Amino acid sequence: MTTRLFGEPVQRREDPRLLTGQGRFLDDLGSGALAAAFVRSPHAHARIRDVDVTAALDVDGLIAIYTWEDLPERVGRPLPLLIPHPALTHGRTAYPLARETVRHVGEPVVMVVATDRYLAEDACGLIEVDYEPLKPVVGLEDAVQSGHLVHEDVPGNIGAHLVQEVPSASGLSAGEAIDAAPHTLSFRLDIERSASTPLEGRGVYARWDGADLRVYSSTQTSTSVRMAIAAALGLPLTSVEVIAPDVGGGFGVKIVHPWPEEILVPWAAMLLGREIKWTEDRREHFISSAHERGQVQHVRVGFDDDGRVLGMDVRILHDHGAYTPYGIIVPIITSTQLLGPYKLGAYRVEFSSVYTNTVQVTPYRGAGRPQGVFCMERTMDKIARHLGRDRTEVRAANFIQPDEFPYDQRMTFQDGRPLIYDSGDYPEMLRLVKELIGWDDFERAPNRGIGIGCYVEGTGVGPYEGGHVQITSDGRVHVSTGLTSQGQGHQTVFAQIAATELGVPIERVSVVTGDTRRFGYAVGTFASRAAVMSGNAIALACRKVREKALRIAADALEANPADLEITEGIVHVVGDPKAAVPLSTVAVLANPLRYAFDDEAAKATQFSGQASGGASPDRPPVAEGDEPGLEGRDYYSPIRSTFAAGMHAAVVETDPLTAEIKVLRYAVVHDCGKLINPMIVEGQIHGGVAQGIGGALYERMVYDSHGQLVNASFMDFLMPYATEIPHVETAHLETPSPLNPLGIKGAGEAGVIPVSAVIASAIEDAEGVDIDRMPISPSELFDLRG
Ligand code: MCN
Repeated sequence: MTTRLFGEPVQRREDPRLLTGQGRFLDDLGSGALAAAFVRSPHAHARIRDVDVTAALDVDGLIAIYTWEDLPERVGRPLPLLIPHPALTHGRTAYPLARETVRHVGEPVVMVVATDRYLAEDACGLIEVDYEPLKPVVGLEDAVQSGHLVHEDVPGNIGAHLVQEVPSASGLSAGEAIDAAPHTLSFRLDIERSASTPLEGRGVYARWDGADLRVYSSTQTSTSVRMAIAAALGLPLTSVEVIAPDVGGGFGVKIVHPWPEEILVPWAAMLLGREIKWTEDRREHFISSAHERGQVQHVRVGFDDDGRVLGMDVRILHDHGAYTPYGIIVPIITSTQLLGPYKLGAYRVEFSSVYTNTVQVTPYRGAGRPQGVFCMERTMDKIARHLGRDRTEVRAANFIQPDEFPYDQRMTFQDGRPLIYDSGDYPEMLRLVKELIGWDDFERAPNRGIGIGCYVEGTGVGPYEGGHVQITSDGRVHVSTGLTSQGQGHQTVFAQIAATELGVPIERVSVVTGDTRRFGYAVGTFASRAAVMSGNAIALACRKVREKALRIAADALEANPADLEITEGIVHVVGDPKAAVPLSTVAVLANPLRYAFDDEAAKATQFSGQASGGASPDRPPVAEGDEPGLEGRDYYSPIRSTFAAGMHAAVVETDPLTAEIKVLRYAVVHDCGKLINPMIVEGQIHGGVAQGIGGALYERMVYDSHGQLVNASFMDFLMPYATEIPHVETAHLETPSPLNPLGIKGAGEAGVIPVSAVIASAIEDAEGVDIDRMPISPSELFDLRG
């Protein structure tokens, strides 16, 4: 393997197209399509008494109006509960259009189709829905104390309750270990709701030609959307194609499948025999997609004089909004990944997940981990303060050591498999991050503080992902994988992998993602899994193709396959560059059917004809067990997840008068195993840190007591600009994963995970007050000063 691009900072191949405005996003498609729009509930909780569409019927250009009653049985069923769990005793999902009751502002009630979006919106404005308002449940305290119910058949609004316990080595429960410890602390931590808010909202565009349905969706999971549409519309899978065009960010919210609109728009397209498109507007995105974070955590911890945690007990109250399409995955991730790089004596975690009349909760970049890391890292800081020790020393005292891997945390991970860390070097990471931020030489000054935060992140979850690789007679390499891209740079990294495995120039490699016509079996892009899953699947498929190419070339060159290598797309005998055959010719030789007008085929005949497909009289042109062509497919399915890790540190300054908070410096040490492209990983980390600073200082969903989201626009939902984000100093440590052939771990969510904990640590250091909630605004900090 001489064309080595794996590990190089190759420029992102998708950027020239995207940066010159040539991207094709959902709304760039279907300019002649009919438009769909939705009447959405203005109430957080209400019964629908009547829907009167009479006035809307006069709108010129109106094509159709649908309520739940108009939907056929299959389409009108509640949306699927995607990840059931035995602890989720009362899982509830929404109907595609509300049936009798609405449970949050923004829930779709009526669908309108018209010749354009303006007319569709005009018709929506004329539809009168008669609501009987019900008492809304807003906020965690309200959910457990008010006695009002979001779902009449869910007592106490409790959807799920789960306890997980890991006793100490000597058999003590967490409670016993805490009671017996020399020191104990207890405190409460609050994390508010936020959301993914990608630049491009959701959207779907469907065409029906009388036999087949083609759907474009701005999604993270095109194959699952396809399965959901086929099931809901009663179509065979082979009659449905789903294509993710360029997707302008997802950050988690586009993993929900199907969204109501993804079922309703194709259904109406089939019914009307017309193309239909729906593009979400920003307000719709805020009030009718999904949010996350939103958790209260009560911690009790017992520790010794060195700060070693002997027992920890965490009780979590999680607000999952009105519905649970993703079950309880968020609090499960919090409770299992809270442990971070540490080995605790005994651990007990308990959570209750409750319904409120607010937008549903589904994973948002980091997915429950920022909450868990906030909990664990605040705990470490509080222990250090209590003992008067350096915060990094306390962390180091609890670290899993490099010679302890694989390390079994004795819990069940989110995928139902044992929580076993595969590799890592946490002490070295701590040394690196301290050096990068200058921890030991930090110059103390009034209103300046330094903070730190560590995390471990399970990445590359299964069950599988696949890759298909084909070399054509022009020497080009065509790679496809079923998962989708939303900006992560997959066109570049997957091409790097294929170019390295096959020994071809990267310019000859093209990559297709998220198109069920090209690759039908896939899971999707979430949970920092694409690099591990599709990366390894593509490498395995390339290895199959490479082996076949060497076999055919060896025949043609009358050489031994073991003596061949591929460089710059040419197979040659090691040490004899003249004994060579280009991969383009090998691709021709791989197919016994030759076309006379094909120059490459003509050239190939100069070889002896002993290649597979050659003229040997003793065997058929395509040998048994072989296939024509130079292509291969393979799947990667891991036995369990691989665990990336990182440590971040920051310096902040607070204004003595206004309490404004500025992040002066931010440093990251990150370990995602073998790096495919360090530049892309850094970009992912920088984006994540920016999102994390948003979550720590600015972004929150503000509901009033009526369940109205009062900041549902980019005028009111505060996001950081580039001016609020410092340069992020980054260093990498590579502890290869022993679990997969490429030795990689995921990186896509890493940047965001510890940021709230790091910023809290630094503000606390600057101000000397407890920072026990996130986000924190200047006025809240001002109040804390007392
Ligand atoms: N990578 C690498 N070497 C590694 C690991 C990763 O070069 N050892 C590269 C990958 O090849 C990929 C990128 O880093 O180009 C992220 O890889 P991975 O960790 O596998 O994450 P995914 O590709 O599965 O992306 C999902 C992840 C998640 S969960 C969210 S949320 C998120 C994120 O990625 N949403 C994003 N990053 C995003 N970036 C953009 N621009 N837009 C989003 O919506």
